[in-house]
Amino acid sequence: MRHQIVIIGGGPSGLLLGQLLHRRGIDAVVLERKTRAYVLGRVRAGVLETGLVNLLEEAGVANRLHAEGHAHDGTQIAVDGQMFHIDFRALTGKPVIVYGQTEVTRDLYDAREAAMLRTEYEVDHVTIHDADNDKPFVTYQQDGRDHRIDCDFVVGCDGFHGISRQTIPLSIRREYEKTYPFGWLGVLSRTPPVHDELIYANSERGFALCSMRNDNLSRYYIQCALSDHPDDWSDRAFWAELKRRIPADVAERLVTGPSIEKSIAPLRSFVTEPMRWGRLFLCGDAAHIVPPTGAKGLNLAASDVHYLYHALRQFYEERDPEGIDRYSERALLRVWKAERFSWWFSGLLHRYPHQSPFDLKMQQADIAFLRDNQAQQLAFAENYVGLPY
Ligand code: RFL
Ligand code: PHB
Repeated sequence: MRHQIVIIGGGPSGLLLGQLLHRRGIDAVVLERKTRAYVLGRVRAGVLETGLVNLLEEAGVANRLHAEGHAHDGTQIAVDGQMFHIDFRALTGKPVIVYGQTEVTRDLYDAREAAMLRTEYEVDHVTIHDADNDKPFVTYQQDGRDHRIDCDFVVGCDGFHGISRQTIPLSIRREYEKTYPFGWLGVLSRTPPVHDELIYANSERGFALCSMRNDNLSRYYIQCALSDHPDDWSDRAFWAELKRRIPADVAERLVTGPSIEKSIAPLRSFVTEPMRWGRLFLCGDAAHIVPPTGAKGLNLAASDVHYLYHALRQFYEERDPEGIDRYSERALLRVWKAERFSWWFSGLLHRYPHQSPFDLKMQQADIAFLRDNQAQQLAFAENYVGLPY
């Protein structure tokens, strides 16, 4: 069996890349460890930059997004019970779009199936061979049988816990990591959102975020201890704690209801370099992780896809390897900027153990500067709506 490209991982990066390549007549198979239903059951990102929206348009999968997604022209930041607004549209001319990652992924799977593109689910023991020469191949098991696919290129879109990154020898790979001493407890509920924009809250009791998926589906998060388990938090306890962390008038309006999903995500900043080794490329969470503050994870996966898609197109259509040779450098330049923003914004809003009175004053001054300074608001807005590709 042979394909031009083997994509490992059927999350948003792998599916989006596969769809874009397909529209250029470049053929790619997707190997996914789980079932489609499992992938679609994961509740994750909710905020899309216009760069990602443009790519989804180019991939021909943006109809439902345009019908059901909501443009947000700004965001709210709450501190000490007061809120202030950052107006993305006025500052940058761009909004962000609220549309769940689950829906993006569903649209991409539907398009992939409609085009009858090959996707193999429930694959095991995926192994990349000979990525450092010009005849790479991938082996895997499915239903107890061994399979082999020969290809021109392998793309690792297999997330943080995938195997692709580990294929790059340790003598070449450099990893940079920061873990944070807390997690986010997230709840999804069939209730109307408390506000028409997202609210990021810094409070004495820790960070909170009021987000949404649609008019009757809300997503809320609170900072929690890493040792907490979702079962430790009854719905009642969650709502009570959330209310304590947001301004009183917002808390009064909050409509609560049973949680339909509750989970805890640890916060991590992580980058691996380089993002290319021979004929293997890394894309999305396989290469980097950001803490969710600022909603950059999925959007960063999309900019990798953009660079790699154009690199592969240039290679196949123009026989020019320039794009693939510069992929890692181009992608990493943007990755590090998003890492910086997510790290800074996390630091602005969370309570850290051992935060000294001086550290707290610095945090308060940083927030006040953002509230009061137009240049800082512009820098914030440019990062939030997405730096140019
Ligand atoms: P994914 O989504 O992890 O997909 C990887 C896929 O690879 C499969 N896989 C394998 N397949 C074959 N063989 C193997 N050995 C394999 N190992 C793994 C997996 O089953 C999976 O299907 O990575 P991808 O495609 O790079 O996409 C990245 C995004 O999912 C991620 O960055 C975002 O979800 C991060 N994120 C957010 N990003 C945003 O841009 N905006 C947000 O608002 C936002 N909120 C979030 C988030 C992530 C969260 N969690 C839980 C991690 C909120 C949360 C709570
Ligand atoms: C979400 O809606 O899941 C979400 C929104 C904004 C973030 C992180 C997560 O910064």
